[in-house]
Amino acid sequence: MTDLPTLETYLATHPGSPATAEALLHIGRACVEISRAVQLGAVGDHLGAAGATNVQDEEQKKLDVLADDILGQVLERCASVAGYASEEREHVELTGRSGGVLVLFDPLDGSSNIDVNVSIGTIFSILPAPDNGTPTTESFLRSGRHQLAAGYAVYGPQTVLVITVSAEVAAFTLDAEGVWRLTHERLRVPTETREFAINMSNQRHWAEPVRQYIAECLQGRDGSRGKDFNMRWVGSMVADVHRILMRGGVFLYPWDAREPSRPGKLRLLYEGAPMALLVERAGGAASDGQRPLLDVEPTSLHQRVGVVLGSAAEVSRLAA
Ligand code: AHM
Ligand code: MG
Repeated sequence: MTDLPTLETYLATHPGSPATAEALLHIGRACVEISRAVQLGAVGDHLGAAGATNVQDEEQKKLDVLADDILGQVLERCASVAGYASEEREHVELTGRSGGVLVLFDPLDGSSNIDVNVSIGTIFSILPAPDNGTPTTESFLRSGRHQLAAGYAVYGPQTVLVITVSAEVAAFTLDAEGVWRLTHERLRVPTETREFAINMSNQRHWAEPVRQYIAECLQGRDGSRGKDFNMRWVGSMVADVHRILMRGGVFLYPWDAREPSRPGKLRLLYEGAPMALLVERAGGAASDGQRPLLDVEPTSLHQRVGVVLGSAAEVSRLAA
């Protein structure tokens, strides 16, 4: 299938600034390198703990650190990137350039699945850099609506890169030569679904509307929904969102009472917002539980957010 268009050809024929395209090509290259390390696993001595914690007080895995290093090095070399921010770094990094774009990323999403050979991924968001002068941390604090592009790579049975740079969401599969080939030109999330994804072990901590929503799904055809639901929970947001983009469903990581002052577990700028843009562009919906997730105004780099995304009918039912 070597006649399938490459990422390069796709970007050359889809709207988006040259700076955004350049950044996406670099991110694509970094993801190929990360996928090689993921595939090597224990043979490359890539499994296990790194022996450090990140700014979120989470124990870093070796692959979290390696993926973060790879993306950092690749973006430093990308002429259109003025700065970048990572889940694994406390502060933003500036490249010394101005103009172009800013990149935010979760280098290795699904860290708890690394050592057990379950799908993991990389999530990224691209924002405009200020036209003049050096970016500051505030330059990165833009709502999801300002994103120029967003996407993720999922390291699963196949390595797949999903991006949105125009009105469409496209998926590319990594071929044997390490080239991204366009395999899904226009992903669409079905409006209706019978599948939900939530970490059920947190049930006792949920807010009442979430309890009620899931209780109704569980009642299936005997309850008010009048249809049976199925549950899937990978524990890697990339893999759960990928399933939803491919066949529909709803994903929830809502606020819960374990840490009442936090809006949720997932991070707004490099997890919630890019996934929300992909899902909205694919005809689905994304909410923080109260308003469109893309409208949430960030006030800090590692800010958390409640996430409900997927099939539009389910997201609006829960938000209501
Ligand atoms: P990570 O970025 O440190 O891997 O954390 C985010 C992950 C998501 O991929 C996933 O949806 C969630 O954490 C699962 O968390 P938990 O197992 O605590 O419910
Ligand atoms: Mg993550």
